[in-house]
Amino acid sequence: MESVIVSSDFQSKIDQDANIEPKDSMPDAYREHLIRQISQHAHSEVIGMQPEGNWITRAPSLRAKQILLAKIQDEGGHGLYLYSAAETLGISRDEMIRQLHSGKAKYSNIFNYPALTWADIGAIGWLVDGAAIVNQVSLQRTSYGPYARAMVRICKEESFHQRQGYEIMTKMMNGTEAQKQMAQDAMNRWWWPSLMMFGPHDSDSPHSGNAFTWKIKRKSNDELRQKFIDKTVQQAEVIGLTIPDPELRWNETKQMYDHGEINWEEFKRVINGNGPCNRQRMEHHMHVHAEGAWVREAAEAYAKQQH
Ligand code: FAQ
Repeated sequence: MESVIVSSDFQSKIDQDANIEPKDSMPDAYREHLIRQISQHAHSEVIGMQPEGNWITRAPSLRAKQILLAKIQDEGGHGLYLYSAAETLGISRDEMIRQLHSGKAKYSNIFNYPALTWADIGAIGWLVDGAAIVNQVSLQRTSYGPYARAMVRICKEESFHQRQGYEIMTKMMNGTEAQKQMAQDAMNRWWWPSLMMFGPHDSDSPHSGNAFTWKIKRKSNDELRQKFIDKTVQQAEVIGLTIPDPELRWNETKQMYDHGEINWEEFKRVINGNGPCNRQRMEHHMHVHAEGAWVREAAEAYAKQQH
């Protein structure tokens, strides 16, 4: 007889660090928590293609254009792995997109800021992908099998993205005075929103309690943010960029950087739909989704014909 995991076995499986798989029995709240997080993660990857896509036609060289194109395609691919992982929990792709369009599902705060110059493409790769990796390396050990496995592949690609961003910033910091200023300006605009990517402080994070009980999260929002800061400050120093935080200081006792407070009002404003580019991002997604309807219809008709 096929063994069925009963609910009481669910937590013991988690406690033993075993993965939960799609056919395992799981509490509704665990399923819903994951659908929320994984679908929001997927939406972030796909919406995240927009600020960078804006620069494909203006990349400064053929090499830069090829790398940027490959990176943006990777992000689309990450969205697809993640939508597939969420579908194993019983939600359809259509429903996830409806939730995105209605505003019920969020996506990362960071993609509501504009990419104004080529240095922003460097800052996105270096800081945004850098922050994403710190979070996603930890998620490789998340308790839900399909999500954990998607993270392994995504992390490999993100580390290439982070390096391409750092390469752009390094090149600009070795360039003319105007290029250096452009790189510093991008750093100034992307630093704080990148720190917000890790979510609110642990004490203000309503989902963290369950996320730890169920080992969806292995490290807290604040722990991961600190890890990112400690790693990134050193990289900034190597190429001569200044972190736009006058309170940033190495703390010898804690062996980590102390930093200034994040503007949580700005964070709330942005995730509630009122950031600089929220409307533009959603309108573009809705428009392109409607334009792609014929592709989905054709794929469905083809799949039916095969049965
Ligand atoms: N943005 O209780 P918590 C990338 C919301 S991928 C917007 O702490 P949780 C790759 C949160 O949803 C970037 N909303 O929540 C790339 C909740 O609201 P809700 C995406 C945020 O889930 C690079 C409320 O605040 N990565 O960048 C944010 O335990 C370049 C309370 O928060 C992921 O999604 C935020 N930053 O912890 C692509 C990683 N933070 O849902 C293209 C997976 C919090 O009740 C180009 N996700 N909120 O309405 C996670 O690890 C977690 O979901 C956290 C938040 C850590 C983001």
